[in-house]
Amino acid sequence: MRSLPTSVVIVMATLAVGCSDAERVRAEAGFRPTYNKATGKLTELTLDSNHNGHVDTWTDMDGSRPLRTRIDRNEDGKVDRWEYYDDRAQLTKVGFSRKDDGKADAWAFASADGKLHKIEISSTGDEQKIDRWEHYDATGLIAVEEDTNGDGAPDKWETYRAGLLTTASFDENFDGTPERRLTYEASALVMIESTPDGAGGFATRVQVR
Ligand SMILES: [Ca+2]
Ligand SMILES: [Ca+2]
Ligand SMILES: [Ca+2]
Ligand SMILES: [Ca+2]
Repeated sequence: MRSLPTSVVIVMATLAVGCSDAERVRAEAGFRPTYNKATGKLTELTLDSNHNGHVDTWTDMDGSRPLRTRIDRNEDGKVDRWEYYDDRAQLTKVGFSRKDDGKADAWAFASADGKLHKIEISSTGDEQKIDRWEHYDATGLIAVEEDTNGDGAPDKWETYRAGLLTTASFDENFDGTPERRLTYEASALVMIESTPDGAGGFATRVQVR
């Protein structure tokens, strides 16, 4: 995750300066502003980030505050990155399209220190219907939750260590708790647990050799 592009920050800083100065800096950086005709407020900044004559970045603005940026990085006419900002113009969420169909279907969230901590994925490209949640810490992927029957609740849980799957648990009757847990060592299945004991453990354990 990165913070606001430096060019945008520079332009924003110059918005506090005299109007003509701000316009000059924006123009030199390749930005084109759109103002609300009635209020005079800045509503959109467009940018040709690679200076090839085609606009590839659109930022919705509330005056000097950026709200959302849409970016077509490969300039194929389909937006492939969506950036969302909070009140302090900090990047909080980045949407991307795993299918590259111009529609966001995954959203990455940063923690307070700016590091990736979660990706929410919708197999149908609907932000209201997330069916996969990936959790990250400084070591990388640590856990995945999945909603396999589309009821909005996770029913499959995986844990990872150093990039390798360590456990996979399955809620086979979709009541919110797992009936079965598989444990892996070095990617090989070593144990199958079943018969939940009601306290988060399992009464039946089968070692796999
Ligand atoms: Ca361009
Ligand atoms: Ca594109
Ligand atoms: Ca489910
Ligand atoms: Ca269950």
